[in-house]
Amino acid sequence: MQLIGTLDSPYVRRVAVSLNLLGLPYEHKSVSVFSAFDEFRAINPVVKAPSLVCDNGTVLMDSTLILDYAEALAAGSGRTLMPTALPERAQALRLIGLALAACEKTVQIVYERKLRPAEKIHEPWIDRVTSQLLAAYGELETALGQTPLAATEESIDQAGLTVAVAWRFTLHMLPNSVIPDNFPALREFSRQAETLPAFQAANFS
Ligand SMILES: N[C@@H](CCC(=O)N[C@@H](CS)C(=O)NCC(=O)O)C(=O)O
Repeated sequence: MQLIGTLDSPYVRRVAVSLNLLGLPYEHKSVSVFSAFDEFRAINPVVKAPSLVCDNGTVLMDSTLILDYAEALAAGSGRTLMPTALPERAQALRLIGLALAACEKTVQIVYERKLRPAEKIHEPWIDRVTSQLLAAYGELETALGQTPLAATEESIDQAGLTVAVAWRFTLHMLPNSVIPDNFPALREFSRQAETLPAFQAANFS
């Protein structure tokens, strides 16, 4: 199967890290939704990253749906990234929701600042979205402070990897919006996660 999209997208990266951890072989095609719009459109007319071209040619999109497929592919392998017990699963889903909200708010700020002409940038909107971004990381910081997340290759789960991917993405794209010192648990967890081979193999600069 082929994973389409650039690794500076947190959605593409969470899929790549997940496939690495699940031991699922794939070819990564680093096609940009911006600079290679037509090439991407030839693969997926909707031009959404990530897209996954399955071995039978079916094209999937949306990282969470792709990960649902990946988990099904890996079923029986002994490795899953989602806890099965209900309380742990609910907690994982909560953290994933917060991390994906942080990704979404980061993307909204980036698009507002980089894609709009300067005279059309709406600062109140950026303020609103920034407050939502900080709220998401605030909730995650509290959660990690209460219950640390596993950060080894064998134990990290979908919540952990999505949190780490989101954190790195936000700091990369918006270095002035989030002050790492205000989020020590997130900073340390992310540092550990980024050293794992599954993350290193899906690195970006
Ligand atoms: N909910 C989606 C979000 C994916 C997404 O928005 N990807 C961005 C790249 S970071 C994209 O495709 N942008 C191009 C566009 O939306 O036109 C997911 O989880 O995959």
